[in-house]
Amino acid sequence: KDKVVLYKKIPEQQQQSLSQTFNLVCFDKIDENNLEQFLNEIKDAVGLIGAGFKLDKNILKHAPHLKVISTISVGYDHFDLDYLKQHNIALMHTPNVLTETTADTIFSLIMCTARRTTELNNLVRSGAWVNNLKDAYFGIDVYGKKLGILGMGRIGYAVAKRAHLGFDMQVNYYNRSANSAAETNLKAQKMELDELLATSDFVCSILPANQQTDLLIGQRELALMKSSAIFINGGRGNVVDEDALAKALQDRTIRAAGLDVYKVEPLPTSSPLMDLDNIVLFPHIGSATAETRLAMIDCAIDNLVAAYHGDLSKNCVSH
Ligand code: 8YV
Repeated sequence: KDKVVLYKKIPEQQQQSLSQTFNLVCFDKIDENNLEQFLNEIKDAVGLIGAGFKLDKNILKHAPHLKVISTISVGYDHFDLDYLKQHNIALMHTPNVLTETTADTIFSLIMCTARRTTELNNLVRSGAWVNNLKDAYFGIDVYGKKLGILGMGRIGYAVAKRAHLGFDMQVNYYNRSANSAAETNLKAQKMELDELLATSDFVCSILPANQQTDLLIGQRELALMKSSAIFINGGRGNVVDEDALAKALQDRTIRAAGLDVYKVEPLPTSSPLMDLDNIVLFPHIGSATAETRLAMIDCAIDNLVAAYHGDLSKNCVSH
């Protein structure tokens, strides 16, 4: 059997299913303590499967026989596609299986920021809750408001569906190409970025990380938003200038923000975002439900086996 190295802890049953096809070597995770050993193991591996560790060229140069990498994630911004193409390594990812769960996470950021639930949860726990709650603690409505989505891909559509069908919201979106399904089914309207920022009650980014999206939302863009508006990021942290966001929240030039992703993860405790009360911070839980994480692992295993047998027709991003 050919060798595959697993670099993330997955359930026993799924490990066994991989062992049926491959000579499987398992690492729960890679860090400085076992990096040397990992580099040694990948020397004769044809495949790698896992998540949570950046496989850059300095790592991959130790794996001259590699044919496929199967990442247990939909995002693949942590890979060097040019290098993978040059070396004929197929990169497989896990779209679709996490779409609805990630949309749920993003919608909960919308709800938590609008209704201030984490802040008020802390109020109850600290014993500071007095009848009747002061107006100063009231939230704002979500239903019927305008939602501006940055990035109308699979997850953007799933957020738009919740907004339109469940919350009677007007959905506008900013995207390279038009999404005709969103326009036809959900009455979504494509807009230029500045107009979307200026008219939305909620601005929600689900953009991937790449050169075009890097720091797309900075001081100028935040200043275009209404002072009553809420900024949500459920895509990638590179999209927003975090210092500019912290300043806008501090100065209340926007109302609040809800983030699931950051420039650096875990978010350093020194971040200016940490001290604000008008922000909800999730620890990158977009796809983190028991069911969805299992579905992602199953998808990544299927992808690995398919690519190993030469089938790159589904979920390959490097060819
Ligand atoms: C994490 C995600 O990468 O799939 C993605 O792109 O952002 C997340 O699901 C995942 O935690 C990696 O296991």
